[in-house]
Amino acid sequence: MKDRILKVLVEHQDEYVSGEELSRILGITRAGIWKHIENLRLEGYIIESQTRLGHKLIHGPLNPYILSKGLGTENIGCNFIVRQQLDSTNNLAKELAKSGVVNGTVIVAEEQLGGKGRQGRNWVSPKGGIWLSVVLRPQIELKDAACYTLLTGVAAARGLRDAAGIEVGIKWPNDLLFNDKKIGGILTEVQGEWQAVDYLVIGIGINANITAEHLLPGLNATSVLIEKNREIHLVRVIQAILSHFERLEKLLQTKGFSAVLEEWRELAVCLNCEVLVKDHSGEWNADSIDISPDGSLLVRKEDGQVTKIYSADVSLRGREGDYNFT
Ligand code: BT5
Repeated sequence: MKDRILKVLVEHQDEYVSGEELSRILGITRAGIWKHIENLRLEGYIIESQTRLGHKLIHGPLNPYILSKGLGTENIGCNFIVRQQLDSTNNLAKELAKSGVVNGTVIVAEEQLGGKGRQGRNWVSPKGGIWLSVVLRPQIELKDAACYTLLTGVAAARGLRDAAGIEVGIKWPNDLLFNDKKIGGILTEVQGEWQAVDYLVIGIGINANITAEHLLPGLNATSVLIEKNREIHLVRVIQAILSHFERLEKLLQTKGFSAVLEEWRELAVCLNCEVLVKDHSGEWNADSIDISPDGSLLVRKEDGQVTKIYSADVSLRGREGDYNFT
């Protein structure tokens, strides 16, 4: 019942719904409505109640109704699962994907206790950030799964630019940077066989409304709050990211990966510069040249040899620390 009340309040956001109207829609007494509204308040929802006007939702924790309202996508976000706390949204997404959850399901957590980066690294995820995972079932081969990390980088950067007004850039393969500091990251996990992907879980982490003391000093990280000195509207940013994601997936299907890469290039902050690469062979210096049609990074080594990097950590020499090598 509490959820049904919440749904009605979300549908009428920015206006009052009278107690009488609520009890008519939901078929319970006005006293019952009061009790549930009190419970919603205890969960952190700010609901304004006026004797003559009724109840109006002002603000509250993330929830599926608020995230769905006005989203306007066809598939991405057709199903939201929201938790106050999780170990990792990617972990829950993988479990749900295994048990058949629908394509486009999005898992959101207010806080992660065991947020993950690549190669088992930790991802600091306190309250105030955007921590979400998308479950996708694309008809692609395993080798093409990495394209989705680049596509997601574009979606996240564009979503942040549109809905939070912050000029975030992308660093190959999975970093979102602002002023050469990490403001977000992407973790793509894949299940399938060589010929056919079963599902992809794409995790997006963004340091949104996070204060400096929550980001460990050695991280070379920043947040939108630190940079802009104001809180951003998490729901609007999540929705903007998801709608860009859906747009880019359609672009991928209709025009091919090269069309996505064109947008990626516009947002990239790691091209035509000196980079330090760390891969299975060790650490080496290079100049980044371009992104290849297959999504690998094209670099020129110090001996002049031009090569493609498929899997590595890259840092911008003289601009960032080695934070992501830990
Ligand atoms: C990433 O890994 O950048 C992927 C981050 C993905 C996080 C999302 S949140 C939702 C979903 N659920 C999850 O559990 N994960 C995804 P990588 O490139 O390996 O970078 C990890 C490194 O970034 C760490 O070793 C730290 O040095 C640094 N780091 C950790 N937390 C950070 C933060 N909040 N902001 C900036 N840097 C951070």
